[in-house]
Amino acid sequence: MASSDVEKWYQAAVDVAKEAGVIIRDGFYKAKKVEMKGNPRDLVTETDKAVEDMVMATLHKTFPDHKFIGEESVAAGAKCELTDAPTWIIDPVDGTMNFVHSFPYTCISIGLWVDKEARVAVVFNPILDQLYTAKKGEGAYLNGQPIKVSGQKELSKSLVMTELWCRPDEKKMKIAYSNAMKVISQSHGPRCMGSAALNMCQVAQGGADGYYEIGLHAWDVAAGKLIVEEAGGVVTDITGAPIDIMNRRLLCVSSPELGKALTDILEIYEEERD
Ligand code: 2AM
Ligand code: CA
Ligand code: CA
Ligand code: CA
Repeated sequence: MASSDVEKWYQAAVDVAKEAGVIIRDGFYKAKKVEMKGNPRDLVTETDKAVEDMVMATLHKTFPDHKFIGEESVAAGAKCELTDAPTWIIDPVDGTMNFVHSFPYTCISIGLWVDKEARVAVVFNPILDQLYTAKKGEGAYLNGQPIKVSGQKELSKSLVMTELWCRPDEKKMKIAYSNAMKVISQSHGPRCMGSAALNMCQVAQGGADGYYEIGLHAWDVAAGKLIVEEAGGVVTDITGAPIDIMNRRLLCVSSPELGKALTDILEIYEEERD
């Protein structure tokens, strides 16, 4: 891979994320037009759609041969397929529920994957002006400053992020909450902030030590994976096996030891959520 390619991808990703940031910030301080997707807690706003359209059109103009996976395009019927071809994986607004409530933990997430590996990643929270970036092999950065994971190995000294949402299936809900109870009683405590991409960035910058979730999509983790790994963290399937970002299960930790401590106690169930 020519390094000039990587630079071009990286600059395009940062530029378009900043442009998206203007749209998100603009919408954040106004009344929102909200629609329901799958269920009353699965929302989409005109900002999600406007950002995704703009980001895809802009990147397509610069890279006409590249492929795209975006949350709202997939919702509208586009294929969600990761091949070896260069593929931009985009979550236009991660943390839509936060956005709707004007809770300032929301971002755009953009990852470029080539040969099924992340090469360039950008996660931008335009409300708090936090720009997380990474290029494969070149470290992870927050607003241009290098970041690294805490390196914490012990669950008993860890802050662990997860999301607690209402599952339609009571059995799965019980497993999810019993997992959370185990983590709560064996760690420094849980954090549920409502954006998978920013949760991963929080692990990358050492603010949290781990994050796990079942039911995520490729666009939630495509950028965060590279940012965490370049910050020295470990990203796996929730079983500890290598992650398949299409498989909807995530464990992201500051050290392999903490990963093992979590996989030892987490019970796995089949993902739901759309
Ligand atoms: P979103 O805001 O892009 O939808 C919080 O629990 C995380 O889960 C967020 O990253 C959020 O992404 C995602 N999420 C929210 N509702 C979801 C749903 N119905 N199905 C799958 N993921 C969802
Ligand atoms: Ca969504
Ligand atoms: Ca998302
Ligand atoms: Ca989204």
